[in-house]
Amino acid sequence: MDQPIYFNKIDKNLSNDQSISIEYIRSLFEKPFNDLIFQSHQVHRENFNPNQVQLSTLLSIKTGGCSEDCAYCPQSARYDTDVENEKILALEEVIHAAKEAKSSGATRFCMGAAWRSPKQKDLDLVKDMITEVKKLGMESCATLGMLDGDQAKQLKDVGLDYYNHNLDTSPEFYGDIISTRTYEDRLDTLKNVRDQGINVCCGGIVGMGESLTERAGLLAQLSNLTPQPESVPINLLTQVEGTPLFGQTELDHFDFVRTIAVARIIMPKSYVRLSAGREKMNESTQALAFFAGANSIFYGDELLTTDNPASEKDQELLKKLGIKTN
Ligand code: SAM
Ligand code: DTB
Ligand code: SF4
Repeated sequence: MDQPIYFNKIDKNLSNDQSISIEYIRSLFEKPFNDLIFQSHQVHRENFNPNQVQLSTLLSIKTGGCSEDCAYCPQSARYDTDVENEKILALEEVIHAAKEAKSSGATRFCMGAAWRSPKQKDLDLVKDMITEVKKLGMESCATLGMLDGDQAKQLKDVGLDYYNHNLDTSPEFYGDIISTRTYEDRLDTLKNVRDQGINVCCGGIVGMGESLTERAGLLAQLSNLTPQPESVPINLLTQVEGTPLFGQTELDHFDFVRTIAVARIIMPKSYVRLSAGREKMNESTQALAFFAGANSIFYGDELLTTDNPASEKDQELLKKLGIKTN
């Protein structure tokens, strides 16, 4: 089922008054692989330099001991994993990490905290961190859990550029993964962030045992956010021992690349980030993901608590592919 008229609407950035259907998204997933990535690459070229990838470095500023029960997450206090409950990092440690990220080539510094939502005293500390990151001339990003309108405003006031808050999966599958906060809670946070004029970074995780319709359902939700998120992280589940999703059947990497391709087609102007899971992917899979439309990665030896490819290895890969960074 092809709906080219639809693309014209999105491509021209006209108002998105018609929603992109799950059936349409499923029909993209069901295309032969070559047809799908050819289409997504064309959309990519029309909207971005296909030889450029944006680099963001992550730092876990508050690790572990989280009250929530996200079934994929090693930082939940409910699961017996190797992750310890640590204190929030000192400002100096954050500045040091941000300087290192900048000198290795990242343009955005993203600070993550294992919170349901930030308390005011913690938010005050994060605001100082954002101020310092901005002073280094880097873009700032934070992912701190749920935010109300006032918290979003405080972050905007110190110059936060991006807020990451993922929908994670489709509304139908969501209850199998998280019980301690609702899908609506997530949509409310995204609205509070958007209302303050902070760029929205919102994506999800694949490979959690979701059906194809549920995978399509996540992408439908993301693409129907108005306006669409500026940045869309697509994470491949990183299975961590002790979490309920450990031992899950692994997603075939071609299906991961298909997810990137579909995201690119239905969100033509968003940065699509090839996020968690790169450590398990070979160079060819990553190259296919870039061809399919991924144009951003997490760059640095660690994500939050799990490994990411070493920066030198990424530099080698990007060089081999003739990809420039920003
Ligand atoms: N605690 C905050 C929250 O949940 O909003 C912010 C940090 S949380 C770790 C940010 C995101 O990381 C999650 O929404 C999820 O999409 C992703 N994530 C966490 N653990 C993951 C895993 N094992 N594999 C892939 N993605 C994961
Ligand atoms: C996102 O979508 N992926 C990043 C970032 N936003 C914060 C986090 C991935 C976490 C992977 C598991 C870990 O390292 O703890
Ligand atoms: Fe906590 Fe975020 Fe992990 Fe959920 S994803 S358990 S909220 S740190």
